Amino acid sequence: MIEPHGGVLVDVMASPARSSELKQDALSLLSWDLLPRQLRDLELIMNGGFSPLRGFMDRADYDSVVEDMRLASGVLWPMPVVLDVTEEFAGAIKPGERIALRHPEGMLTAVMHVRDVWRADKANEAKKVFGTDDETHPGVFELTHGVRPFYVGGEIEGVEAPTPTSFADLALSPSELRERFAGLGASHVVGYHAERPLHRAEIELTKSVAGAMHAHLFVNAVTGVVASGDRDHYAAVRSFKAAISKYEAGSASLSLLPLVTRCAGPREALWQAIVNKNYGGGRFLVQRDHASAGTDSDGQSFYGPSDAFQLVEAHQQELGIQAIDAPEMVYDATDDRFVPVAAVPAGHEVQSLTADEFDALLAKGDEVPDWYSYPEIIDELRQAHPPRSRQGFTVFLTGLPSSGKSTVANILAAKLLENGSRPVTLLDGDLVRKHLSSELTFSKEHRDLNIQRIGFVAAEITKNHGAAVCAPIAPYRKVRRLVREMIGQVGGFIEVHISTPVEVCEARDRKGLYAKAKAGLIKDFTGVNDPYEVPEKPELRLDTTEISADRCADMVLEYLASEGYL
Ligand code: PPS
Repeated sequence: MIEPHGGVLVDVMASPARSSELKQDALSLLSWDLLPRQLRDLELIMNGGFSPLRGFMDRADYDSVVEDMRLASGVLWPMPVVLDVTEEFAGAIKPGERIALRHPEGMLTAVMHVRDVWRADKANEAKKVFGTDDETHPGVFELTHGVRPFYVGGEIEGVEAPTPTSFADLALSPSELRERFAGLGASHVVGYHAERPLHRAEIELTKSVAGAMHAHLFVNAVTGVVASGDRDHYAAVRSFKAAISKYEAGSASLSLLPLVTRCAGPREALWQAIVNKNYGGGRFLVQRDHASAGTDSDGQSFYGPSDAFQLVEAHQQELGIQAIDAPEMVYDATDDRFVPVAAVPAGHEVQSLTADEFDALLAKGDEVPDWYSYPEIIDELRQAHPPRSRQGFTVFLTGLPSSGKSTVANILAAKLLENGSRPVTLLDGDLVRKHLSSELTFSKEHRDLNIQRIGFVAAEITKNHGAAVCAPIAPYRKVRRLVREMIGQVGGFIEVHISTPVEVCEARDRKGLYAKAKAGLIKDFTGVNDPYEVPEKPELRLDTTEISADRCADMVLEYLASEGYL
């Protein structure tokens, strides 16, 4: 018999007496330190938000979910929820054993009864779940490079749920929200999952949808993994609080959802609809481009704008929910109100601003048009996004040995110091190898570690409003992307590919290393017998064969000025 969705929330929490026993038992169990992403998934298993899951998926559930969007029991569930571990850890455990799942700070969070341990088929998972293996897709990239190679599945017994580190009053569980909705006497609840701050378009859309249905609006702000000191997160939550005050008193609730988005478009929208139902929302607003993954390497959207709605709608009866298609809203300047695109009266003046355009205005410290949002919301967001002229940045020059990186970097650093807007730090490849990374070799593993170290230092400089100029070879795409993501959270990241062709670099051979590598005296030399993965979308690409180093440095400065940093 297939259990219908949204009935009773599963409760995997052990009683106090059982928890004490488990804490004792755990002393002799192998421990897995949960990664931030895994902790968030576990939190949703433990609070019932992922009902009917009672743990991380075993092999049968996983296979069935990947292939058919259903658990092995037949219950609809479109997204794998797995515990990924290293090969070493996987080799140390067997089905039938128990493992301790620990909070990154060491506390026992849960005990898992291991049912299966298996090597992940990531290529298949990417194609089935995301519909693509293109690594431009953030979910595919994370699966391919962030997710550990083995999966462990089994039910859990919850011992101590992670406690919220901020905004505890908004970290409500499904049962707390269900109680609240019942207490309010709300016969219908419309859930809206917000991954970005709300502005007037979203506020007016949700007001009109909930108003037309006489329903209570439930804004579940998707927070995912929050790094400590993440100013964006704090500002976003404060802006959500400001936004919720724009609704009639008692007509809307705000909660923070610890869901880590996979950007899986339609499958993710369906998954979120199930989670929303668990949280007490019988109706679910599916947005255009819901859980979007942006565009692929050819500039095409991974999913169509209505794909998400169509998939949720096709399953709404089975789920016992109502899917609501959120129309695209535009500002009707003639009437000073937001209306669905399709309902703009003829002859009316229409204005719109995309999320990216809005971010760019904030970044430059430019005025945001009054019609777009409310001053309180903008003020909160501005605190986390000072204008670029007051942000730090990293210029990350990457290219082959002898391509001209160091020469350009030195000139650039001097010109930035002349400009005087920020303290400047030069992290040249050779110099870093003498100090920060003196013990490292040129193996792939060590090169990645070297770049991570450079990235870490550059991120600190950037966070503290300085300018870092880095000039390593950085031959591998994956670690360059990780550094971009790390630094992008705290300031500007400008990747400059010094694209001087290998023949020219070899002819220059300033240190005689190409010659040595060709003679077999250096193994793993980039450009000769070790790869250089060309950057796909650098902010600038400069070939020092055609352009002088001085001009290259000026071009970087011009770019920085055009983007508002200088
Ligand atoms: S990496 O790959 O980013 O970690 O390299 P990086 O730290 O920038 O160090 C590059 C400089 O080290 C010298 N060198 C080598 N480069 C590449 N491959 C091998 N095997 C190697 N051995 C020594 C080389 O002079 C590089 O300097 P640049 O300025 O790039 O020519």
